Amino acid sequence: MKILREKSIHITTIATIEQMDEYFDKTDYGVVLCGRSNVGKSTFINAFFRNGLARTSKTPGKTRDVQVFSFTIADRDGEERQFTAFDLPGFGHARVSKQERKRWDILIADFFDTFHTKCLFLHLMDAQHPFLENDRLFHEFFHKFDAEHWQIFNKIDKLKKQSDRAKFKNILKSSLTTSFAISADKKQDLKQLEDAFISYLLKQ
Ligand SMILES: Nc1nc2c(ncn2[C@@H]2O[C@H](COP(=O)(O)OP(=O)(O)OP(=O)(O)O)[C@@H](O)[C@H]2O)c(=O)[nH]1
Ligand SMILES: [Mg+2]
Repeated sequence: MKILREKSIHITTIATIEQMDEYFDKTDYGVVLCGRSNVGKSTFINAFFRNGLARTSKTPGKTRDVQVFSFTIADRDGEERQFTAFDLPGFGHARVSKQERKRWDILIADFFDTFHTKCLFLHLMDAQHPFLENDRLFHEFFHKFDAEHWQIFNKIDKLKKQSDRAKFKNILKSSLTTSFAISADKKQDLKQLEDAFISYLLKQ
């Protein structure tokens, strides 16, 4: 079972609820990268699906609409199946105008409303600062829509101090949700997560 990276492509950009409705019927099953701005959602797309596919940036707020990608998985018999990956804009980022922020927040709320039955939600957090205010907003969505969601703690390469790593291990241990700790940028510890979501997707 593996992702055929050469077959990953950018499909479209969704900026309005009408475009979302239109896309719904075309979608088989998908994974959604969600979480605060700058936690590494677009870097995750590049690490798992194909380098250079999504635009990343040091400046938070890079992904402004919902970016839609298609990726292909070959199962054990070599049969190929296509899935969708959605890269959401970061929730509630402060450095954009109030109006733009409102548009994003509505877009994300609409996204959950439309796609919650068809997606595995990967909630990315920065391992250095997990469970911040906006992460709670995502939790509200997961519970409201009863959406399948896993927690992904990214940037573990930045946990350099032993005390930080120990604190983080405790957070992971006490988590009640399926959780993974990775570094998307340094491509660290990706395999276990990749195997898990491939298996999950092939069952859908
Ligand atoms: N050290 C480290 N840096 C990372 C990691 N993942 C992403 N980054 C960096 O974090 C910054 C933000 O990454 P993006 O992938 O653009 O973040 P995003 O969540 O898509 O951000 P928005 O589009 O603004 O919501 C970039 O400078 C990345 O290189 C990681 O695992 N380790
Ligand atoms: Mg992004």
